[in-house]
Amino acid sequence: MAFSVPRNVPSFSNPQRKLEDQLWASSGMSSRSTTRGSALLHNVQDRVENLLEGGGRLPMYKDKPYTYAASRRMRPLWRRRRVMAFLGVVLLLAVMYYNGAFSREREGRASVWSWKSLTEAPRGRVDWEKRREHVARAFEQSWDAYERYAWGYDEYHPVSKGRRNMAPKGLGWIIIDSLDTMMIMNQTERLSHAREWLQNTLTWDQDQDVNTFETTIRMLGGLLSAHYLSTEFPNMAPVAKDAGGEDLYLEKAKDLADRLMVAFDSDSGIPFASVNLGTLQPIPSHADNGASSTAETATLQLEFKYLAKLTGEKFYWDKVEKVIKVIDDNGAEDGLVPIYIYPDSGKFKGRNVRLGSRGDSYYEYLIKQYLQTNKAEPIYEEMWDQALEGVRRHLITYTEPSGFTIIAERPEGLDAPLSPKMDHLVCFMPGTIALAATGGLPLSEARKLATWSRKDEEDIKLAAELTHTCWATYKYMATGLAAEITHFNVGKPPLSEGAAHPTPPSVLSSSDADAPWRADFIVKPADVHNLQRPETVESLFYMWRITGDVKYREWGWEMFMSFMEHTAVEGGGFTSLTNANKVPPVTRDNMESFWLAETLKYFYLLFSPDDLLPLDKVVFNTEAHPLPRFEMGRLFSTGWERKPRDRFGRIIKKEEVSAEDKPSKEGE
Ligand code: DMJ
Repeated sequence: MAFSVPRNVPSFSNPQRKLEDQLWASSGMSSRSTTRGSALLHNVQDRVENLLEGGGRLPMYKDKPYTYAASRRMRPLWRRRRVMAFLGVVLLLAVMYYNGAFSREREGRASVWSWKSLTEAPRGRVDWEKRREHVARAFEQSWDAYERYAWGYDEYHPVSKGRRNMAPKGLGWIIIDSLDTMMIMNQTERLSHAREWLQNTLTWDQDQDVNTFETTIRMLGGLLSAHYLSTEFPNMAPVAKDAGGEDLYLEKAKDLADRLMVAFDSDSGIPFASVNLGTLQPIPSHADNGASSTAETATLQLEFKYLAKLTGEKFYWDKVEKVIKVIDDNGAEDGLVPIYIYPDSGKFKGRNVRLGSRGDSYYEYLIKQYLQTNKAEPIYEEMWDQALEGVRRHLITYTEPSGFTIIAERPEGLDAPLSPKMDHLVCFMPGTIALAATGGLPLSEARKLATWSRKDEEDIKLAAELTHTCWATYKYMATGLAAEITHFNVGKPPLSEGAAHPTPPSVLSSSDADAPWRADFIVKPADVHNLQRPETVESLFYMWRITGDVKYREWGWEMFMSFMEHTAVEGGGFTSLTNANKVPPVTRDNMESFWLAETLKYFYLLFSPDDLLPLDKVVFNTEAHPLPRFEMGRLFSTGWERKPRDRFGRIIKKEEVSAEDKPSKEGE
């Protein structure tokens, strides 16, 4: 716990931040205002009770019209004064309520902020500060509805106002995933309530199977990020630490991590898909012959490594580091890994390669591990570079007739036909490519570095093209909200990366039904759902920070307004959609926890000043939880080396090592 991370994240001296703090202070939304508000309420109630005969309870408003009219004629003046005084107090209370004096009552404040107001853009010249305030309002609407109808439950269904737990006592799925977003948005009062829940209700000691990956990225990542922000930036949504103590988040994180560790108890070290938190049993996947998803096994590293750094417990580090060694020892061709891997043998299952579900964050965590330790583990940069090269060689192609750049799939292996489709999930990739190219620096600064290369420049170009495609998948849909999966028209055979192709139009509109660019896209009826996913706005955020091109903010604003217009539920927050290609859309009646953890956070950061969580100082885990970069120190090491491999990335057998860069026979 002695570890201290660099104090280099949000700039509290930033004028916009000051403005925001004043705004929050004046709105009474602080923990102190709660106390002040309640004291005021009690004083007023005391005075009212003294005014009433017998000091009884306040009469209900609906009782008044009858009694008031009669009493006015019959009662003496002194009694009418009391009535007048009472009405005055009621009026005062109402005004105070709307002005936010009683902050606990304000938890359910849909009456103050209506989602309808969020469909109206702030008027006048573009003011990003106002736009980001709009995002904060959307967060409040979502959170307040959850708090009102499903507090403490793991699922919230905004249309039916239903709720459900994923474990007997709940896992805090929504609350924990939202902690750092509330800190970043300065939601002090809401955060206090969440913290109370963690302190008083949350327990991991439950006989419940949970998915290793999901629980790590959302719960462990959420708690560690909350620990990081609350300890290093105590002015960020400051809440009283007396209940639960300063290490509440870290203690809950460590307890959870210790339970998740059993996932690594396989013969190979590849984690099992699930664990039982109470009985501490590892559980292989019930499907896929017991194989785990490759991405799921390789997307635990940022969280466990940061926990190792915080606690000084080396075994967290070593367990997750070993996973990558076992994966890499398979010698995947061109660094592109099949999407399943067996925990017992450590060998891949099948040949399906894609950057969508089950493949995606394997690649994301390669480059982010390299950045997390301030570039002290070059093995991960090498693996990332190799994989990106593989993506260019095997997966990038262009659509017809307009020439959008896409990352396709190879379901039967790299030498079998390409499948021209992209999960929404793939849209994390453009932002991650840009992040890898500059290391998080703005492009203008990165270009001045001696290490800047033509390849970096090409990577930025590829990132820009892919971001444009991801944005187009939103514009293609009737609601302006992307489908879960988009298919594309490509040539026969599909063009290779770098081949001549048309430039797609830069201006795209959701309402331009006959535009020629639409012919490039196909959305199948089974894929028209929109799950409030974050990947495209995530990439817009990285692209804005890195390139400074304001078009990324503008696209983000259009997307945000589409969410406001088509996913709002009166009084219920925001829902995912079953059909986003229809206006009005068909609702799905579910709010994903990543709506609060990721999608709204990335919108908020996209419209924020660049020094709020600078990209060269933090790494966001795959659930958008910011963690610090840090020095590895002497306690931790990579501890393994890549096996020698040929130019296709395949392992060279011992006897072949001396033959320099000689491709193996099977690679010819
Ligand atoms: C999130 O849980 C994470 O972003 C994960 O990496 C992918 N799926 C969802 C969001 O789409």
